Amino acid sequence: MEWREVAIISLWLIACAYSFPSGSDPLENGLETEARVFLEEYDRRSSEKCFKQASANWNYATDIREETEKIKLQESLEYAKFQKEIWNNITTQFKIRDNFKDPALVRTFKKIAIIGTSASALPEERLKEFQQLKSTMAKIYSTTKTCAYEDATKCDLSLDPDLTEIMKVSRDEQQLRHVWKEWHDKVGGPIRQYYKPYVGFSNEIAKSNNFSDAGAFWLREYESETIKEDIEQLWQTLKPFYQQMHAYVRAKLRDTYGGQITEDGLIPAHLLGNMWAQSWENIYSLVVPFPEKASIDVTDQMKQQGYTPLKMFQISDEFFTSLGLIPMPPEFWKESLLEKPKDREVVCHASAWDFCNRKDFRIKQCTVVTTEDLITVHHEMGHVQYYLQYKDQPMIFRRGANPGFHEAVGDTLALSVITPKHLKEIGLLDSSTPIDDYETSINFLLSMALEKIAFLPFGYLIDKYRWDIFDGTVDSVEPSNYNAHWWKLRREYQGLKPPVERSEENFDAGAKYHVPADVEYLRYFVSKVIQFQFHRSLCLEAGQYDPEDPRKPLHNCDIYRSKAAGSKLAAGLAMGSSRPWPEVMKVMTGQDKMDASAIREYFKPLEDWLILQNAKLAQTPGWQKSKNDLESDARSYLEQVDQLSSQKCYELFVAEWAYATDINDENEKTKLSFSLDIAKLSKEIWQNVTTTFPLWREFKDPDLVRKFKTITILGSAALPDDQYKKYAQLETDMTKHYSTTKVCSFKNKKTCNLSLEPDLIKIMRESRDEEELRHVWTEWHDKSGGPIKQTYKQFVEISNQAAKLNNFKDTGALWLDGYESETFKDDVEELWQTLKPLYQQMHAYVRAKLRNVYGDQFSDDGLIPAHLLGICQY
Ligand code: BJ2
Ligand code: ZN
Repeated sequence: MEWREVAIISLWLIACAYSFPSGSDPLENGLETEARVFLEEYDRRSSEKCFKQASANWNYATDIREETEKIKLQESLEYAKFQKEIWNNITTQFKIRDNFKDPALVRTFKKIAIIGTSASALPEERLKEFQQLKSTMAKIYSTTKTCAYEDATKCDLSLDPDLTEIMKVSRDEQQLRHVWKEWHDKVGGPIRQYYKPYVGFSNEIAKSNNFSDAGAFWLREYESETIKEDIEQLWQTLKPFYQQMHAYVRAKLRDTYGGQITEDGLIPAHLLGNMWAQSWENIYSLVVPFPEKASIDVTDQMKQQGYTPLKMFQISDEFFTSLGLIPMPPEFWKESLLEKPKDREVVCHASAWDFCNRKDFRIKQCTVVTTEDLITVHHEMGHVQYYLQYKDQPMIFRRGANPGFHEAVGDTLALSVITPKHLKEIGLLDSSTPIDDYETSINFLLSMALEKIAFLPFGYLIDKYRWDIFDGTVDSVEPSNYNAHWWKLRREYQGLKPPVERSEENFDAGAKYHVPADVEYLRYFVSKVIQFQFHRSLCLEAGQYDPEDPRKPLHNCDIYRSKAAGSKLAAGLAMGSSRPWPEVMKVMTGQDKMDASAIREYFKPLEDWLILQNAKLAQTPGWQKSKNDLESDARSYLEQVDQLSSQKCYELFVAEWAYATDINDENEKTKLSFSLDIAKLSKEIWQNVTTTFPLWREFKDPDLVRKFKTITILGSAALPDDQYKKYAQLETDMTKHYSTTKVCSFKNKKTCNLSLEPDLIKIMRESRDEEELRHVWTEWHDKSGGPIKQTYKQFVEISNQAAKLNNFKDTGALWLDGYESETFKDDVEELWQTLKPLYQQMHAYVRAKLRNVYGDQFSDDGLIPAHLLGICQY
């Protein structure tokens, strides 16, 4: 072809591609017109640069050598330089880009500006360092070899296919443990040293884009303020189902691995058929509900029928085109790498590639003939289908509506492909196999749940872990606990524990591809949820599912050959990221939110079956928390309690103050109601503590134990509500009586309004008239003490009852507990014995002196009459 022709065709392609026709709106401001011209140029140049970079990456990933690595790094720097240049242009030329009238323009510039800033955040030297660091981590992951279990000198085993195969088929616990340890030690360990600097660089880039850290930077792609909360909520909805699965699988694994499944309820991470225990379909044969019924593991059939990797891709392509979707172009078939080459190192982890030139799309996969890989083939083909659908969007919108959308395309189709109905149709399941009965459905749904439901907590925790690292949560403790934090989340979310002891020498997260490869992972969680929303919508479209018809359940739907379903899907995919994802989802499903109802509906029969089955097997879903986790939960619980009870305590004191400074019925009522409130709250706290933290006495942190001890001694609040009310009333009655008792005067018997304070105290202090003193003393004691004797008796009874509820023998013992000493009573006695002689000397001296004043009041017994000592109370 002549160069002129090429140029014309390219121009024509570009003209078709843009959704930004220039200068058509006469009202458009000059800057917008300029912006459109700029974008056309940007699109052309960025496609070119991107193509060059993708090619260099491809050449490296399909042939790992120093030479290819060098070129790859060079190209990525070139690309960064270009982005920097664009970014500089934008910031000088289009400062006021937010004022553009056309929202598509604003959206485009917003996206370009972010990409540009990442590149310009770091000076070239540091950018080089960052790229090299990432390359080193990825290389360790892709080229590490491990030693065999049966022969320690045979050290050439790769993850793909060797270790993956052993994890899948071996049922020898020792061998699995060995393989698991080899991989995690030999990959995670060496990567650890690079991870901290990687985090530093990533955060620096994020910050220069005005994001708080790299985690927030990743989340920007979801274009939602509430994405974290939404994800958490989805997980909370699905967690009970996961826990039912976990309990069932655990019980079944006990049959095979016995003692490996211990009382704590956790499953050791090496027994689930997959290196990362991320999906569990490979242990299907160990957990199959109805072994005599059909299963969808068609690996053997595929092998028998002489399937090759190429055939698997052709099968997938045929499914896509049956829906009227775009066939893989010739370049795809020519250039893709579908099998592991024998003569060189490659990055075996499967991936799909868009070379940015609208015609070159490839897959690289070390495909093995298994059902699992057949699903992965569809997964990767889904990516390429998306690339093909949006290829005519401007470069900047050639992305998924959000990252989860990209992951969901192939999986959505695979939901149809894997149905027993479809497998029959393509001859992978014998046509005479009955598939419509309940047991076969449960078998099928369980195998699907082993893939999809088991994955959910894993899909969530990988980024939860990295968010915690990026935002400094993990680094805030020294020495750094990267690995401990990983296992904390693995335990909390997946209910797993490591098969061998781990330490901070290890970096087990680093043994999962996406961590060293710097790929965000939340996308896969999102995908697992939304693919069922897509499936439901496409199945309705295809007439293969009817919510009202039990003969057409969602899990049996196969959209094969439905052009209607295909065009509904294509309409959404073709939009790329040109619109916010809720709009795209609306096109594809009629919904504009992520929602777990479709995945729940799909699995409903299995969820019901599992609940029943676990009940029959006496399996309680869930697992023990670790002491550390419990302690940190306890700490945050105490913080909450502290806040709440300070508030309540304040309110009570205000009411008590009001009453003490103005004794009236109203104030009394308010005070009593607050004290009842606080008693209820204390009881509630106590109940929470005993159910949630029954082992608080064993906590390592002594401060925590002390706090729990304090809040679990309830005192009178331990009484049942009505008893407590009575107790509080008795106490109020007594103190009120004490504070309001009046007595009659000695000198003027008719005046009966003398209060303890100040009248009686004054007389007791100042009077030397024995009769007056005797009168006042008697009056006070008779009138204040006498009438409350009965009340006090009741009070003693009820307060002893409270003490007993707190496990003390009586109120005295409860009071003494406050001194936190076993020997307190004896110690006080001893103090008293030491001081007693001094007291007695004082007593004798005072007695002698008083005898001079009140002579006739003293008899030979040596006692001093109590009313002569200047005070009233004693
Ligand atoms: C096997 C699959 C990824 C994928 C690869 C590697 C990382 C990104 C791509 C992107 C696609 C795109 C994978 C499958 C489900 C769970 C997860 C896992 N490989 N990637 N270029 N999976 O998503 O296909 O191909 O355009 O975004 O990692 O943990 O195995
Ligand atoms: Zn993917």
